[in-house]
Amino acid sequence: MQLSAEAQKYLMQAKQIASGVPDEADIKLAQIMGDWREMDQIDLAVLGIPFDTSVMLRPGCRFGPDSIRDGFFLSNIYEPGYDYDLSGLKITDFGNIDVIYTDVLETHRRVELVLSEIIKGGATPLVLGGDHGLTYPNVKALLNNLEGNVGIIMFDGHLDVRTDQHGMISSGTPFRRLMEEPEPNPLKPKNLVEIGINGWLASKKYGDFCKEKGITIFPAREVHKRGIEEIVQEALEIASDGTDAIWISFDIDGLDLAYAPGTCAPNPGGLTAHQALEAIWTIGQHPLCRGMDLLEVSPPWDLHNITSIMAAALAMNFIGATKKRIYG
Ligand SMILES: [Mn+2]
Repeated sequence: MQLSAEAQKYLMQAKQIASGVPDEADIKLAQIMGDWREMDQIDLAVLGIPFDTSVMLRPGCRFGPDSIRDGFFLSNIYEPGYDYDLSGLKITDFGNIDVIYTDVLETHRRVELVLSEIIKGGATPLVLGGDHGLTYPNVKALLNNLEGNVGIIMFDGHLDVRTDQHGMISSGTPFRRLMEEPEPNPLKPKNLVEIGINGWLASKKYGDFCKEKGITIFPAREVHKRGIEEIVQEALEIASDGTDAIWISFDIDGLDLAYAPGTCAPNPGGLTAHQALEAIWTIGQHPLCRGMDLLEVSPPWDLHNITSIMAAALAMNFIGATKKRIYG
């Protein structure tokens, strides 16, 4: 794939996807990763953004991308439960964005520029963050390559529709910013679905905002009561209604803190690992699905790398689902 000189300037060497080979029959994800410079076609592109300047309270998710890459150490390319194999998938890792820690807008500009070119090249991106504020440039990059509108299925403990505080962008503002984009393709609230919202973590003001705008919220407690399958089907109908693409935005704090302790704002009562894995497996196969970002994994707050291994497992399900979407 060709990238412009400017885009290449903003790419930094990252850690390699981890690999151990205990059995010669095992093929690790790392073994099927190609070099993007030598690939004509890329199905799935990994890109890291080691940036947490927009995190409120507890920073640390700037270390997420490389820690998630370490989290793939268990990842083989076959999953017996799905009876599915990744052989033949054209996958690469573009490394990390060269971020500017003191400049949110410049960092977002770089992300949007690089990711726009990757998507233009035909790849489905899997973006490893980094703070949730990064969903704004990630989705902007998709919109730059899209005639119509996007629907977003977001997993999160929090609403993330805050207004900018004193003009400052935060990890709580990405979806408000996307809805406030000028025509032709601002995010329509009716195409935004939030799954996993939970706990005494929000403001009534923003809850009322979601209701008034027609944003669909599936709180974690509703997922636990009704089951994830039914809710995912409803989410897909909402996100695909009149849109040309679906983006998955996965804030790891949408998971219960038992599965994701390593994050800025942990979520007791959030989704289970099983619910999240099934959701990604289904949504990633939808014909309109065009990318995913995986955010807020914060290694300094983690225990035994649980959260990074969890994130890598979600990433594997997205990678597998993407292959299934493209090749069946
Ligand atoms: Mn979030």
